[in-house]
Amino acid sequence: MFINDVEQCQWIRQKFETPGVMKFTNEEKRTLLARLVRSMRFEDFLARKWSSEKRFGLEGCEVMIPALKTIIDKSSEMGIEYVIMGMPHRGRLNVLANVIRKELEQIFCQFDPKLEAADEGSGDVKYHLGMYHERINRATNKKITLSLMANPSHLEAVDPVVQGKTKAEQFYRGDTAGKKVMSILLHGDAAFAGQGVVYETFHLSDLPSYTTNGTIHVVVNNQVCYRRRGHNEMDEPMFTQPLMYKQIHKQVPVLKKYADKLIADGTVTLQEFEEEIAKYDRICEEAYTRSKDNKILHIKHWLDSPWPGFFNVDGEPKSMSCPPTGISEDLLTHIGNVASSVPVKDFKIHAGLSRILRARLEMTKNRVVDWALAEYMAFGSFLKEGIHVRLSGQDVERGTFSHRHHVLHDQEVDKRTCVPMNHLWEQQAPYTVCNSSLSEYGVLGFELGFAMASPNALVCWEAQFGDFHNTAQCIIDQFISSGQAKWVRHNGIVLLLPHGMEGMGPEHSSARPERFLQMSNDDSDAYPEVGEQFEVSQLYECNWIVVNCSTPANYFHVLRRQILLPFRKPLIILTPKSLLRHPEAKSSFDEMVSGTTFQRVIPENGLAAHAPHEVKRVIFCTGKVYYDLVKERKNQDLEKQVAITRLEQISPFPFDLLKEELEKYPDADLVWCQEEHKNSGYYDYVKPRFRTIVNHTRPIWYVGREPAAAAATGNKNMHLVSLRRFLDTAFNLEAFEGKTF
Ligand SMILES: Cc1ncc(C[n+]2csc(CCOP(=O)(O)OP(=O)(O)O)c2C)c(N)n1
Repeated sequence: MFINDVEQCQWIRQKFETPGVMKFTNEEKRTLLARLVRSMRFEDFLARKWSSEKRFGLEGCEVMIPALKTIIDKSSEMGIEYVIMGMPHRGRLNVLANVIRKELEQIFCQFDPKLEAADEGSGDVKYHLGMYHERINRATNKKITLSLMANPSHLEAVDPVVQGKTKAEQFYRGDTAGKKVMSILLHGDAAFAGQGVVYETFHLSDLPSYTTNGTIHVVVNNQVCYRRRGHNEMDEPMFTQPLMYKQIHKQVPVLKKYADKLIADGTVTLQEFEEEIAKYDRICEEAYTRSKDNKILHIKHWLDSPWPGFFNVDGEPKSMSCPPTGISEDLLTHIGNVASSVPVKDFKIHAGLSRILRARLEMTKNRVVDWALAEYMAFGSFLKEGIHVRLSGQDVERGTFSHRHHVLHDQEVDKRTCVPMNHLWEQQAPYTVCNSSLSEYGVLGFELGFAMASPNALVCWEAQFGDFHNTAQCIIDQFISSGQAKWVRHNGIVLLLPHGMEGMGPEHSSARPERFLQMSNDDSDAYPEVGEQFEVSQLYECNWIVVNCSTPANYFHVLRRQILLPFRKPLIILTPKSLLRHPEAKSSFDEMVSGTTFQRVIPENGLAAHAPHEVKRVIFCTGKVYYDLVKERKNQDLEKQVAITRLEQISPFPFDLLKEELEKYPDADLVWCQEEHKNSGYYDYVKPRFRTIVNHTRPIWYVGREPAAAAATGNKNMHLVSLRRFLDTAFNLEAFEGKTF
């Protein structure tokens, strides 16, 4: 190991290489033996009771349990109050039983195939579930909270999530030096060496808004210890490693070796040792008997991050409603003024930035907002309400498209910065905006973990371009899309994914909305029951929300709704690029003041809406293409014949509002128009749902780009030609005549 820091080298010499450093007192030896007894007999017990069940036992590395317990004892002694852990499957049940001290009967219940799950969701295998436990540390008599994060099979994926949650717990306690909250990550040696996310996580360790001030990493190294039963208990390692496993089978288990040694040197007697074993075996047997009384499995008992007070006593949302998301005019004006100013003295900003701030001031005076100002209004309003806002991602402080500028830089004093959003009110929640390292997998995992700590925070991760989120696909698939179903854990993380076909090439165009939509759990073929609280209850049932807003006001509202909802759901927002500066993409304060709210659908409200029976075609669309369509409709003078309706919330699908819209135009062609290629975008998601609304009686025609392998062309001319082509089809009122659907 090469370390070029002298202080660190000295520390290792002192702690590991000083002669006699491994000498234990008799008391310590007896504790070690007792902990080994638990570690070993727990696995033996499971093996006896469920010999044909996979459990990923710890046999061969039983010392991990005393090692972890020693780390926790020592940490508690040094003032740590909360330890957050992440680990793979090997030995996990043992850690739950003997380190975190989950009730044994709850672990044993998980082996009973007859027990039905009490909670909604699909659940997960027992060696993935999480746990949260407040207990007294026996060595120090101090209170300590231990949390083991739920994780998927994907090795090491939980690493950044643990770090994010640890950072959040430190942040909310004001533990800036990490003296009260810490994390422990356990790794297998192969996964530790091979999985890139390990390094993406390490890379966050020195960044101010991401550091947890050090993590203890424990590598369960098969080169040093061994796996007595191969990969899992159903495995036959002799098939492939006969000679090594002949040696392994000859190994005397560590408990026997250590007990023999302590008996030989008189530290314990054989009788004491046997009594210790009998005592623990009895504990297991009694728990096993109790586990038989359980009639139902509670996944909620395995929650790693409870949110006290947020839900009612049964863990349900306190209501099924959401108040209007608008805010007062005074608040809008105040936030607009601060967003246009430099709230500290003698601070010289760049001339280009002065222009941007002047434009913001002008907008505030005129009671309008663009995209950046709408976002400012949403974030700022939360800070007043005591909601912490955190925005993380590559270049987010400035904004990839240089539109945000949440951190001002003094042009004359190096590294002097100012965050005006933190100068909104004397008493306000903090705003954290932080440029991340160049990682998606690690950073998105981190933010997801951060968002787990508290429901009273808006945690947003922004991709540089939406296209790059796919390097974080594991966090999206394994945690964000399915986390609640597997682990009954809510999470309100917001993904901001710049998206739009603007001729910028195959990797700077598409946030791949089709992938999010394909993983959405709302049923395409069943028209839902539309009750009074349909909007909110539909959100409650879904696994995540996918939106593509066409106005700054709607972006403002959807951010506000995220926190005003009585539960938390991941929110995927396809955000604009060219619309950030589009002269038409502005909203009036009137659309944001108290009483206004998020619009899931923005219906046509022009000439066509006034004489719906004369309308020949209704074009449904989402996002930026709306502006191209409106311009083209005007050019072709078709404002009476063609209605254009915007879908702002794509998933869960606003069946109710679209039904109203469809019924309003009974004689019109129905068209779905998108700028994305046919095999991407939204078409495959919206088509069956539209058909469900009309009971398969009317076709929904496709207008957009042809199917393609790459998300977009890199050739500007090809981009413009294909745009021209589909706009022509969109307004050719004979385009579908005589065609069968
Ligand atoms: C990302 C990922 N790739 C592959 C696997 C399949 N897998 C499960 S355990 C394992 C071996 C892990 O070896 P190591 O990290 O040394 O831990 P051990 O199981 O030996 O304790 C593999 C490849 C996985 N779970 N996750």
